[in-house]
Amino acid sequence: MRTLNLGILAHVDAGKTSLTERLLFAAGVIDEIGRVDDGSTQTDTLALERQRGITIKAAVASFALDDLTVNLIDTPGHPDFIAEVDRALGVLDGAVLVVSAVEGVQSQTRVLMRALRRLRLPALIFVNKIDRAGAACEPVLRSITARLTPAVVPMGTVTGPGTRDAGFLPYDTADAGLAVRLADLLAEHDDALLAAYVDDQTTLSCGRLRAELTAQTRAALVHPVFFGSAVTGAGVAALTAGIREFLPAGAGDAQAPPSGAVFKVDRGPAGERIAYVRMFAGTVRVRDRLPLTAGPPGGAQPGGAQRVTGMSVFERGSMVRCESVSAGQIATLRGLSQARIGDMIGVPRACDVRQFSPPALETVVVPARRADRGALLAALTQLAEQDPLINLRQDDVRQEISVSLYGEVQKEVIAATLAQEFGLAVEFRQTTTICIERPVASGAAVERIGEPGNPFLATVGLRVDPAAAGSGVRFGLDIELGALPLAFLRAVEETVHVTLRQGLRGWQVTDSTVTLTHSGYYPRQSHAHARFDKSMSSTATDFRGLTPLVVMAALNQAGTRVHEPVQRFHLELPADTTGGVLAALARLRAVPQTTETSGLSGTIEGSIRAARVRELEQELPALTRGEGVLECVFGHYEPAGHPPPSRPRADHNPLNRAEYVRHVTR
Ligand SMILES: Nc1nc2c(ncn2[C@@H]2O[C@H](COP(=O)(O)OP(=O)(O)OP(=O)(O)O)[C@@H](O)[C@H]2O)c(=O)[nH]1
Ligand SMILES: [Mg+2]
Repeated sequence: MRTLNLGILAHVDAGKTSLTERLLFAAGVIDEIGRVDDGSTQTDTLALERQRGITIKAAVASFALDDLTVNLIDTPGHPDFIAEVDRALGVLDGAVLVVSAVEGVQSQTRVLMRALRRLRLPALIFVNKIDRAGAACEPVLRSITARLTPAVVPMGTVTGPGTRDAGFLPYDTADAGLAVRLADLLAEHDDALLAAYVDDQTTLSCGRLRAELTAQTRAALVHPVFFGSAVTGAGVAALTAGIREFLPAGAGDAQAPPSGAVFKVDRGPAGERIAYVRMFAGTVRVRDRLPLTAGPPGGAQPGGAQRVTGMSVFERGSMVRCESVSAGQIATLRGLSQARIGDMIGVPRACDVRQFSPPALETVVVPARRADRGALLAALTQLAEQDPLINLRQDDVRQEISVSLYGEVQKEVIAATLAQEFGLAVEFRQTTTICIERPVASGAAVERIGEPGNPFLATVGLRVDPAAAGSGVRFGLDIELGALPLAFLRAVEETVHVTLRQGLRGWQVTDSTVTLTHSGYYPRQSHAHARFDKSMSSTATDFRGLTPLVVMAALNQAGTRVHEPVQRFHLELPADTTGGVLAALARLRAVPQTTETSGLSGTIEGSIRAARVRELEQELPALTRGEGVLECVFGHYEPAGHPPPSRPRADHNPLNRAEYVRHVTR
């Protein structure tokens, strides 16, 4: 049986969960349609999702279309939960991008469409809510063309928009209007079709156009547009047929060595870890031992090899236990107790890096009762398994716990989850922007074995050099290969990365190359008697202990500059409010680059420091009569003003040698 892993993506509230429900109902998987507003849907299952009526976690539900199993992945639309969408994007074969017929193309719709096009992921567009008052199908189609992509083709017409009886009439395959539109659109990417079209438009058969539409949709070159209502069910049959006709089933060789990706982690009733895995190649069976490797940067740490003790696949609305899972399928695997989101199982495969920027904010979480600190750390550790981007950090020195965030709603959700699932009341300190440090020059340091002041049985010399923006931290060697045993080399490399999480002002150091320039150790058998003497033989612990001192000394010599995140913004507003908004942007030190007006509406594009975005969001409704729509995406880092913000170090600072050595050798 073939499988299609299908993401449902949209701006918040466009109707993804309602559409998922409706598709399951249409396929006969459920007898009654649950409602988001009643908290009774298949995919909004968390207590918090049901209470708030918003999706927080991506969820999987499945239905069958003849010989095709469709795994629907309902995703959250709120930008604070974009990380969930990111994780889902990596395992999809196709997507339905939902646009509300009333609200039209919204900021998140554009962000998602850009990601879909970057990934060349085949996508249909579903214009939902045609039954709601204010539904405006033609204008929405125009705005899709203007603001998402011109490579779209409507697959039918809407009757009675804005009424409960609104319906969708799919074009007949022989419809002359559709044929002309298709020929126009498809000829752009197909020279043979173009030649035939120029020669004689009438010779292009409907069958050929339809086949070409399927081919170009599967190649993510064009996007068929359907209309309907998740609430009344209008247009859903046509959408289902479109999913079957235009989207590709997952491909992959079931005989190849197994390779898959963990895109979601849950806990079972007994607290056991459940990994949601999409298989790209090969077959995994219960009792197989699988190597786990870390996914893209910012993802998980390697977890070693682990045995699969059980698995289930999604089948017609429920989970069904099975013995094996093959290329193209999604399954939940038990037994992988170390699996973390982003891990690859089996053969690691080149995967796309993250589509969206990491969280730009952070906050300190404080338990209401001091005695709950240990319980809070354990609870947040469990939450971090399901969402590694919260990047849980604990401060050894001040005993504080902090998390990274996308926004205030995510903060509320974390607080509510801690209260409901763990019985923990927490408060948050003020939310602050996450900065980075970049070295401004080169710096070097060396600590030699046996020299006074070096309590470690190791020689380590390192040079820190600035590198191109966005290049991260790279580790290189300027010593002879083999001069240092691999275990020691690894210890140095890992410790360099860990140490650079906090630079001279406490921020992550990035965009630099760190080169090992000196190394030395005492071999294991150092005595004449050839017996192991711990005091005379270097261990990896010596290298782990010494490296932070050398890294920080080299970094101190290089010097660093703190950079803060700057977002690119796109703002739509009534043209007559442009003046007031520009004044506010100036006050917030935003830089408008282009300002355009067209009739009654206008757009402003530019850049703004991430730290000021929230103020802009708060001021915008009053400045634009509630009509301003702001879209922000990460742009770049810029040097922070003076004095640059600093973050207290979470560990014993290796720049303070005496205190550091006392702590490490304790
Ligand atoms: N009239 C009408 N209302 C709809 C339709 N689809 C969804 N809604 C309503 O719109 C609201 C949001 O629907 P959801 O299905 O939760 O939207 P969502 O995209 O899943 O929202 P998030 O997951 O929070 O981003 C709910 O009140 C739905 O009842 C539709 O086709 N017609
Ligand atoms: Mg939803």
